[in-house]
Amino acid sequence: MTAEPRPLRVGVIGTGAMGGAHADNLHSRIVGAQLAGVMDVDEARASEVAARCGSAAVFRDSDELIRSESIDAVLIASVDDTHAELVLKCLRAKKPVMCEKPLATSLVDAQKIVDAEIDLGRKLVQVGFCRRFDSQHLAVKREFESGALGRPIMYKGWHRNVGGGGREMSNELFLFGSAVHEFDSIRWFLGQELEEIYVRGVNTDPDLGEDVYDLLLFQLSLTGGCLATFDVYQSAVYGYEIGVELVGERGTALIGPPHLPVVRAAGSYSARIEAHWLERLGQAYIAEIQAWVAAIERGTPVGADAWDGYMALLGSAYGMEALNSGAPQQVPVHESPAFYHDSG
Ligand code: ISE
Repeated sequence: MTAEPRPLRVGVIGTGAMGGAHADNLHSRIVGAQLAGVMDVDEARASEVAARCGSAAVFRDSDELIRSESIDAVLIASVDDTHAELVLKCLRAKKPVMCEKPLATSLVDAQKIVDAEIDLGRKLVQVGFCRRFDSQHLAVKREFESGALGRPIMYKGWHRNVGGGGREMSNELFLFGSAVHEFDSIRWFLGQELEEIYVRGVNTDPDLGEDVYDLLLFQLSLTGGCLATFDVYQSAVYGYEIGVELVGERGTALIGPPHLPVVRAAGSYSARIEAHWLERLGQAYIAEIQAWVAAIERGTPVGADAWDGYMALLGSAYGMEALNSGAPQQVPVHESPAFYHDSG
């Protein structure tokens, strides 16, 4: 009789809303893994998560968690500007790491991660672009893979957050924290790179600073001739919504109509809209972490890799330039390093 393999012992750094959800999933929904440790700058918050998730150890310090012999792999869900340094530390410790998006908050830091991984000669980084695991996004992709809709020619997306609730609001956060998902989706759906980007913003909320644009409209052209356009609206109030229509030469495939049931009552149709990304993307987060754990076991990485993380950030960085300058920006060609060619 062969012994059951030991579950992968995962340590989570950052136990806010996102890290807390990943911790819960690791504790009770992910096969082959165990939540072994948690760390948060707010120790009480980490302790609360550990207490509701069985026997996870609470670490005071992220270095300690990363180096610990009782941790096999690390999930980073701390604030965005801590990501790059923590990922580099995981690479130094040769531990697989799932980093929430964005991989870094500057191209320079993202490049350091790519370089470090190439030097190491092993792919250890997965970036949390969860839409790649969302059943609706996957269904749209499959429609195109069947060939029936012809060659895709345009991506039209919308991305709405409810706003309010004391969340920090800044152009950087909108570009690097939210729009970055669109840049990854575009590359993933179309297999083309960004060539030119134009961005305009509107301030719809008098409580925001004067130069903070909570509604952004993006227009992109891509290296293979496709076009892309999307909005990112942070004060949508009505609900959380992400949608894509992928337009092909012979037809289109659309996400958008409700994920939740349409109710017919009292003479009308109605459908609830999810209030938060944790609700809308709940299935995707589980599938993403399950795939990460299985990939570590198999030794074949899945999902977005460090190069994908870099390239999505390129969109955010040039988007910022385009917004600040009010003019379209040309994006220099970036050849992907051979090391990343076989990524799935
Ligand atoms: C948030 O951090 C997420 O990752 C959500 O998926 C995204 O839609 C939202 O805009 C971000 O703020």
